[in-house]
Amino acid sequence: MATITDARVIVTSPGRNFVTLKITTSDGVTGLGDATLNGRELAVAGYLRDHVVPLLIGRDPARIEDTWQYLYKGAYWRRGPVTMTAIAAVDTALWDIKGKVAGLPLYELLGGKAREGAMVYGHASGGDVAELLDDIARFRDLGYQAIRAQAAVPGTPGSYGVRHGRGVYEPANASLPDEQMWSTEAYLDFAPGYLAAVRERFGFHFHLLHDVHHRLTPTEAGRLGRRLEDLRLFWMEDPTPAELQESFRQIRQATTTPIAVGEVFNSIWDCQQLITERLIDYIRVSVVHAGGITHVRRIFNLAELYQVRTGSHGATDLSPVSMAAAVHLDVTVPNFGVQEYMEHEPVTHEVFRPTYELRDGALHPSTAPGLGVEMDEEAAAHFPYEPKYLPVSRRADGSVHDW
Ligand code: KDG
Ligand code: MG
Repeated sequence: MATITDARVIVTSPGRNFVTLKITTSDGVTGLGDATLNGRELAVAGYLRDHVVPLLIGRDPARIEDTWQYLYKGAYWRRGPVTMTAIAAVDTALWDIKGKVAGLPLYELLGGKAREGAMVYGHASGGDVAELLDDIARFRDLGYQAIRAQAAVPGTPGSYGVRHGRGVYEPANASLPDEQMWSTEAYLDFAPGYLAAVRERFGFHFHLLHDVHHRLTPTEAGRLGRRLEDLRLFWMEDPTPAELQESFRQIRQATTTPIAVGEVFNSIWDCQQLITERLIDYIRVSVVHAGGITHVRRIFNLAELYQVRTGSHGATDLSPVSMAAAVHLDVTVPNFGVQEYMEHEPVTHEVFRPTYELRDGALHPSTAPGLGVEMDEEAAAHFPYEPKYLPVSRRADGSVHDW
């Protein structure tokens, strides 16, 4: 039996911060797992180094489910983003190793392809409506079949989801949290108009998505969803914070606009009610933040029973390692909906070399064994960690709003 002989945590910042776990077995096989938790990276790195790596040495790398249960139940303290991101990294690295040992791409181990590629949505944005429309045109030209649209709300600089300049949109933008102003009234006055402008200009032959980023109350969200119904959105994302899962019943009663939730969830218990009462249409959990391939597959399987489809989180804070894992899983599950995809900056690929490919608006996994991602550790060493935080949102009276 092979055993785990080494597990190392690598923190690097090629374009943005990433935490990666690299596990090595006594047979010399290595596996990678993403452990990046935006703005809290070092908490996961410390959790892994101090409390998980010592437990891995000597274990059988083939026993993925047992290791998952051991780390989850054995800690006594369950769930939470730090714990579940750490478990995810171990889980993903062990699936990578299993694939390499078998000589098979991960999707084969997960039951084989149910589709050829995973349709992705891109992030179009603009400082004003004209810029947003130009950006949508760019994504249409690139062959995207699904596009998320966000425009800066007039009078609220730093509006969520808007790219500045030509680079990728990167919300973790400052060494201490940037404080951004938010007005629900201004947003509700403005957003339906620009989403309507997108449909007027480009029609209905592509999927249009919009992220509310937890900013509304259930009452406000119901009203917005109703106003957007004629635009036939693919989804309205995170209309309200989802700790109170039953609040989605009120949104459901108010509107038929489809709802997507879950990028901040880390376990099946965070979405059990949303799924089993069909309070959402898409579940957005990601491999990196919700316990790895083993646990996210369980969530997707539960969702399938309730006709809830998948739409995994895929912002730039998910490294190419977890993006590869997501694509392998996406092509195998029957209830796949869409995959979020924000391209990383070119410098990120000096460290991470994924083999998935974007074609016709879909990501296609390669046939390389395991995840199909290589990591250049020498290159990683040239990009030291830089503290970066997500912004904080404040209302006009100075009180803190949901970001
Ligand atoms: O780290 C936070 C980002 O991943 C998040 O703000 C992105 O809302 C997001 C999205 O839909 O990608
Ligand atoms: Mg979001």
